[in-house]
Amino acid sequence: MAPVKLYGMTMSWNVTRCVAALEEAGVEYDVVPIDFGAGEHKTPDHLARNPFGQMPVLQDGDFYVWESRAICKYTCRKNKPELLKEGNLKESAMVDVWLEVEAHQYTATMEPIILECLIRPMFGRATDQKIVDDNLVKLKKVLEVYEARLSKCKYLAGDFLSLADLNHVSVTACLAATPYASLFDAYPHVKAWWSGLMSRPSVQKITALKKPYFQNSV
Ligand code: GS8
Repeated sequence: MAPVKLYGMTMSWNVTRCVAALEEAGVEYDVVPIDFGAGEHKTPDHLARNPFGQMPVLQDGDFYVWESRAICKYTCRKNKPELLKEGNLKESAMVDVWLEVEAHQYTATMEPIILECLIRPMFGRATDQKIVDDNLVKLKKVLEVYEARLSKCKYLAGDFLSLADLNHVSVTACLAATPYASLFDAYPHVKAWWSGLMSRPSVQKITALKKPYFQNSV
């Protein structure tokens, strides 16, 4: 077994967010499945890894870190700090800006759409179309900002790939399995950015991990 372990189920976009960073940073790791349905995330063993009983958790030797975005930063700091542009005050600030935007604007509006369209139906529950529609309106406004940004630079933080881009991959791969996969068509620069990311082996790995759960995944 590799010294680095990622605990979680790869259906979760929070778990596969970490896969992008681990793959891009060239880390040897194993995914240790946690059975959500059986409540394995609330067992004493998992609560010892993360006292909130959530996944993902990363184990590196005897060190544990949880919260997917903290895991991604730790992974880059340790193995590929150029993905954070640490050492360059302004570039690293731009990476931070777009890491925050991913969490609080992009994923915050995409997540309810994915939950309603993909996750609830898996558990026999109906999609609440009002939640979907409200968040689509919000998401389109967010994507307008992305379109403007990506018409000025190749990647979100500048003309360099960073963790800010990579942290978007997991949730975007899930959106691609919803009926709103063609949403990016109206935003040519966003579409080109996403197509460029999709050619990366790290992104293909995430797509492959999602396939068993989301049949229409990219
Ligand atoms: C969210 C983790 C989370 O909600 C992160 O890691 O980014 N902010 C955290 N994990 C879910 C799995 S589905 O993605 C989870 O563990 N839920 C169980 C629970 O909250 O009890």
